Amino acid sequence: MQINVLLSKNIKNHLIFVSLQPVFYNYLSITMESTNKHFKRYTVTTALPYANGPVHIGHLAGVYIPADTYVRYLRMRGEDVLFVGGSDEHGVPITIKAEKEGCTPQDIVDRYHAIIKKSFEELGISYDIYSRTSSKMHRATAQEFFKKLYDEGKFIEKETEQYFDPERQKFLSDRYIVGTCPKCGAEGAYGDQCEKCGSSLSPDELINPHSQLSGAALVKKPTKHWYLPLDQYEPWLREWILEGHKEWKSNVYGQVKSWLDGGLQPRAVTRDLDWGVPVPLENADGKVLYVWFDAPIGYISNTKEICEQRGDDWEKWWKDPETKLVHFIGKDNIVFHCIIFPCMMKAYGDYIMPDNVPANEFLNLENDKISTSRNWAVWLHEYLEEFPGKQDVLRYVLTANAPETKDNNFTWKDYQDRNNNELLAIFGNFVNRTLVLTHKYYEGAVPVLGGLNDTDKAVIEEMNAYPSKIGHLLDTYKFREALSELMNLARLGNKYLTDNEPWKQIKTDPERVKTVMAVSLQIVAHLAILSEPFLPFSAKKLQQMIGLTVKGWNDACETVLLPEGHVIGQPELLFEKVEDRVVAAQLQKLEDTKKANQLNAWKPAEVKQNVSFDDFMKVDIRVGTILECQKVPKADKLLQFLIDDGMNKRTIVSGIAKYYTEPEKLVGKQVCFIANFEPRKLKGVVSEGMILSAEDKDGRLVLLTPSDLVAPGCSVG
Ligand code: B3M
Ligand code: ZN
Repeated sequence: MQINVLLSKNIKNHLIFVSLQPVFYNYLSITMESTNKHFKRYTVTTALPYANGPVHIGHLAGVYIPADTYVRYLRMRGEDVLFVGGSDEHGVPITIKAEKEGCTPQDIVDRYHAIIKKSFEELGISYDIYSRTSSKMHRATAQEFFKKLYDEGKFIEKETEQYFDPERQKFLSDRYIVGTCPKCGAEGAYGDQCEKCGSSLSPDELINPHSQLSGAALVKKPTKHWYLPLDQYEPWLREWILEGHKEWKSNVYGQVKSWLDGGLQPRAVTRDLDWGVPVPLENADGKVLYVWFDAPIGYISNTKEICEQRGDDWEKWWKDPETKLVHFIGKDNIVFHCIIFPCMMKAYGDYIMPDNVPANEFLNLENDKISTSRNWAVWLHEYLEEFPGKQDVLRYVLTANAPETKDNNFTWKDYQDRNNNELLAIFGNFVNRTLVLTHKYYEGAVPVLGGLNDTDKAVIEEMNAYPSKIGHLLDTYKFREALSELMNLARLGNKYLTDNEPWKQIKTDPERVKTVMAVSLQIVAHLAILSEPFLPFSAKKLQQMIGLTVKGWNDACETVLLPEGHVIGQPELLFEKVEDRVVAAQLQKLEDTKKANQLNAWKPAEVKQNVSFDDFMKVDIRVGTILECQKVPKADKLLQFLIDDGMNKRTIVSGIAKYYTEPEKLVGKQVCFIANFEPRKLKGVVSEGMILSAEDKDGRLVLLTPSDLVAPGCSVG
């Protein structure tokens, strides 16, 4: 029976192997083609985050961590790399935030630019420059770019009717126009989207459009803008991307194809707005460049800025065909980086095109969409504060979980598991056991790598395959797989050590232990190099610990990195356990956010139908003093009050027991009650009136008490 099972399994495997082989080679040759060309240098950019909030794990997993991993790897390979980032400081979301907070847009971007820049630095995102689009350099660069296209007639000039706020005397962008949603009837839908039903809208579709700023009804007025005729570039885009870049990630390629198949339209590159790069033309007062026109030029401005500082020539990073340009972005930015910005550069002339745009999908948090407005996020600056020294854990988890091919989910439980069961139990444990034993047996001196048996040789051979295996995956933007291969190398070492049990063999065969430790130490050293792009802090620490000077990635192609007699330093732990209480605290924080959101979403109840004065006067409201108060037996919710109503004592039962758990403390307080409420029997007690309380947002009931002591029995009205 068992033999049968084994046999059929083998046959299956064999078949799979045979049938997959051609596909596998095909795949290899495709990916090799795109990476075979050797470039002289690399310009790597990351999407410029809007400076209207801090960055969160979704941004990191989608853009910044993969980009930094890639760049660190390239630098280790000795490539000439320029890694460019910065804040996107224009656009309507920033003006809206400023409006809400009663400050200027510049205040907002100053605040968030500083937070974002600092948090990237602390996470080890190794930019050559992280600048901003409100810089002088950027304004000049973006204006020059626009002006050249304008002078060369690359734009179409069009006058259209746009909504105008007569009170504020300005044109309104879609976000500032509100009205009734034509799809679901909700009030307060925006000119670009209804948040109630999620439909995307245009301002013309809104019923009763009015200004969010002044509340005024809008009028239409003609206004002139400049359009980039994207449709004219369609054949070129098809050729360049659909024919020339079949190796691009399928999510990117697919999105580009569907845009092109849908047909491109001319796009306005200017807006009527007072925040942005002013349009550099006469008679263009109150007009700025559209944020998606100026933001990608930010990559170029920031390149110029750093090159000016370094005395380097900026143009070679953007115009030399021997430069490989790679844009790291999230999926919502694909059209801008694969269609609009390339068309802008093509229209300008001289610029190289991106060789790849490895956009990622989205990351969710605890199975819910990450949202800045709902504060549903793990914010980087908070993580760095709450988890000091744990940058690599976050880098690890977000790479292992990167939304490379589909949306993915971050959970704190997974964070804990990956730290405890992978980083700590596999990587950390292997390294630590090896270093501790080396100190125990040889006072830290590396034994000679000799007397190898077949297993040792096979392990070494496997180890030697990793630099190119991991390198190839990084070259082709498969960061998750690359990281999992790195962990396989750690697994290889861990298993090798466990299988060979040097702690037992040291008594019976000390010569053999020398070999085992020498092999294990070489694996540790290989890990110290190959982990650097992913876990830069831990890699550096490990390199220092074992006294390894790393010149580059190719060092790992050597078998012996720690020669015989080399003395390693004292082992320190690379990772530590994440305890349950840490996870619980983070989950509690999210739970609190959810509650706060519910409260924020609260609105007072609609006002009921009007009542006449006479009707109101029918209700006899009075003040009474509480003489006694206790819980009604066998009724969770009820409190029984004895009230001095000025004439008599009366009993009133009220359903507020949940909110007053020490009823005796209410004695002596005054409350308002309805004196002519028809008596009712509640749980066997006759209640002679109704005590008034307010119901708070969260459903909590709070007794109404006069602000000063009054005579019991006096009336309220
Ligand atoms: N700021 C949008 C975003 O953060 C935008 C990216 C600009 S990249 C040139 O998603
Ligand atoms: Zn709607």
